[in-house]
Amino acid sequence: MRIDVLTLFPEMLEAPLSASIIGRAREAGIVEVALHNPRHYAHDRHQVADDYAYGGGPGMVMKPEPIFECVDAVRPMAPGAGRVILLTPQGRLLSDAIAAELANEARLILICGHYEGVDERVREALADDEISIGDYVLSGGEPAAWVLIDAVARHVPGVLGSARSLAEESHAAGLLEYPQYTRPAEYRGLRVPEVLLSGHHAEVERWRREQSILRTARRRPDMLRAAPLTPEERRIAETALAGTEVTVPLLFRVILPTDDVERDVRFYATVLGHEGERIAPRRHYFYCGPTILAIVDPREHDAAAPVRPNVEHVYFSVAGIDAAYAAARRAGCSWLEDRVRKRDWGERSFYARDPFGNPICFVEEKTAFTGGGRA
Ligand code: 6GU
Repeated sequence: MRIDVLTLFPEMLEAPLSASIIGRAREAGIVEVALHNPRHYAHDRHQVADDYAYGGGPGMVMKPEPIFECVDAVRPMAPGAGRVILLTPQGRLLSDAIAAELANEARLILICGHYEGVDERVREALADDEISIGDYVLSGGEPAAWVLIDAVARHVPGVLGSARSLAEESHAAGLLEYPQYTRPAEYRGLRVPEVLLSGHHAEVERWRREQSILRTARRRPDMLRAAPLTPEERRIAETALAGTEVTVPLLFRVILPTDDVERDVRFYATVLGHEGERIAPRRHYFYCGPTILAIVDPREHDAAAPVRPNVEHVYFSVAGIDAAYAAARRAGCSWLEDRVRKRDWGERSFYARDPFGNPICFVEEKTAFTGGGRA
């Protein structure tokens, strides 16, 4: 790939484009970068490249002739017309997807704007594309050109050591990167997560993927919406997002009717392992993750309200299904399945009815079926 850069300050770009990965890619001839100064194409003796704005106003505007003529001179220096990109805060916002798209071009010609702006005719008749690197104003397009060249070059085959580094990096999979550690295993009391020291490759992969999702949910919930996730990963993501910004409706309350609050509260306190909270004489809440299980006597407001068992099963997921089964037996169900069973769809679970007769089911968390496509 060849990149020609038009800049009034080539010295701003020489050093950054000579070091590290880009420097090596240039030495290896994988990416060729040439810097050109449009000032040298100005007609007057003093090589003036800017002028006052027609109509007045502060600041200078870059003149069109030095830029047009510089591009005319640069084009024959290498094959291909090249895609001409004007770097300007008014351009489309650079993303990894745009960088990957530009990496498919054989040749780019970048124009760094300076002063207050560039004569509009450059935009109209010379630039094929306009790119910005963020919503802030730089004093010139040079830092943006460096950023663009770096982001694009990483997508050019051979620039990075392995294709894997590119695939695993932030943004490539629509997610931020997982946390990275190197030796020592403990520094100033801060330990490297145990799973990374385990040597268990599959566990490490799982942990990294989950960390990427959680980190993206907390820091860039906007990215998570578009990220390709399995249904199980989507569930992890939505749970994490619920703590930041709600993007899907959450089931926040399930009401189970009872004709005896005291009796049913004793039952649920036993099977759920916590006391919950009495909200009113005939209403008691148990907090189950983002969802409240409300044990309510419907006669609290209306003495004539019917008291019938509720919806078709309320499902709980629990870490230890055998302990949950023992607790359910202790708590006194009005009906309890004979044992924990493994279902055809993979869940380990047992069905029961609470003391009032509401149908409930406990599922071992690890085996909970949440919609298929599990990795
Ligand atoms: Cl490409 N140029 C300038 N001058 N400022 C910017 C920019 C470009 N991108 C963000 N801010």
